[in-house]
Amino acid sequence: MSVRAEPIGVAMLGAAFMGRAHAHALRILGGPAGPGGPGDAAPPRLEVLVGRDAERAATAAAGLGFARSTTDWQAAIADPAVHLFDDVGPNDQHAEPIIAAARAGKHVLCEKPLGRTADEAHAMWTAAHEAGVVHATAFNHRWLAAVRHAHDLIAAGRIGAVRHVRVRYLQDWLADPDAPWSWRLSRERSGSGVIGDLGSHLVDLCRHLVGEIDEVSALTRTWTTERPGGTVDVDDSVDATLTFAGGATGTLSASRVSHGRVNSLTLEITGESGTILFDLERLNELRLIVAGEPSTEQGLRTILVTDPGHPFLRDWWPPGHTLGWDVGFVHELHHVLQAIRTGEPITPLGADFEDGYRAAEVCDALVRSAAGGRPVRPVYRAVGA
Ligand code: SOE
Repeated sequence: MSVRAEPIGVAMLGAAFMGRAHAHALRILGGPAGPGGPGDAAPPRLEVLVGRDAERAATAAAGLGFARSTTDWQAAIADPAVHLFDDVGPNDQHAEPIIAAARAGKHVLCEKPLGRTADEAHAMWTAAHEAGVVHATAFNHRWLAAVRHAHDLIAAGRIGAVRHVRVRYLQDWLADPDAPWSWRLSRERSGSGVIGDLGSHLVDLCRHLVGEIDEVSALTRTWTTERPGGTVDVDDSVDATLTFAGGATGTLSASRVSHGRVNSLTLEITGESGTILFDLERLNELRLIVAGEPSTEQGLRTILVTDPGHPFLRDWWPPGHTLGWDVGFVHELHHVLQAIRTGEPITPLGADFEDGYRAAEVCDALVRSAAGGRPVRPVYRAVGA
C-alpha cells in the first residue's frame, strides 16, 4: 500500500522521556516552521500509543496527542491505520515488537540502542531488511545542525585525513549512590549500562563522522552496586581506546556518575590540518581551527551554525536565532517520514538498522574487552548471516 498520498499513521510503544521527544517532533511536522514547512506532505497521524497499563496509557495518549491507546502492541501492529511503528520503550521491549512489526509490513523506527546485544540488533536488522520496510535507528545527535556541519566539513576534507578522535558523554543522574534503581541499571533489561546507553551515541557519531572502528580496549567500573529498588549489574563508567579502519586512533569515555556533568557530550576530531570541536551544552556552535587560516586568540574559531548556508537554518528562523536539542528529533522524524513517502534511503545521513547493529557490535566489544582485560576487534556480520 502506498503511503505517499495519505498521512502516515504512527503507533508508538512507550511514553517516557523519548516518547515525549518523538511525539513532540511528530506534532511539529507540517506546522508553521520546521523541515518541509507548512507546505510539506500531510502531517503524520498519531494513531495509537502502546503502554503496559491501560489507564496510564490512555492518559499518556491524551497528553501526547494520540487518537487511542492499547496495552497490546500486536493489536497496534495489526491496525491498518498504522504505517510506522516507533519503539521508544525500554531496551528489552525493542526486539520482539520491532521484528513483528517489520514482518507485518510496517516501517520501523527504534530508539538506541537498537538491541540489548549485537545478536538482538542483527535479528532486528535482518527482519526489517527481509520485509523490505524502512528501518531507522534513532541516533538523534546526527540531526543537530552543528553535528551535521561537522560531518560536512570533515567529508569536504576541511581538516584533512582524521588522525585523532576524542569523544565523551558524561551525565550525573546516578552520581548520588541513593539515586533509585531503574531498568537502565539491569543487564537483563538493558543489555549493558552506560556503554549501550551513552556509549552507543558516541560509537554512532564516531562511525558517522570518521568511519568504522577496528579495535577497542576498554575499562569499566560499577561504582555503586546496590541502589534503592535493586542491584546494579551493569557498567557505570567506561574508558576506552579506539582504532579506526582508516588509521585514526581515539578515546571514548562515558559515565552517568560524573558530578557536575548533566548531559555533556563532547567531540574533538583532529585531522592532519585542523581540529573540530563540538559540545552538546553549546549545541549551536562548532569550534574550528584549520592550519594556516586566521583564528581567534585561543586558536579555535567559533562558528555559530545558525548563519546562512548552515544545515537546517532555512527550515527555521533568521540567522542568529538558535535551535534546541528537540529540533534534532524533528529533523530525524521528518527524514524517516520522507523515506516512507518517497523511497529515499535513510542512510548515509540517517542511521538505519545496520548502523544500529554495527554500533551494537562495538558496544559488545567494549563489554568483552573490559571483562577480558584485552583489546577486542568487532566482527561485523552481513544481514541474514
Ligand atoms: C539517559 O542516560 C538518557 O536519557 C539516554 O538514554 C538518552 O539516549 C540521552 O539522549 C539522554 O540521557
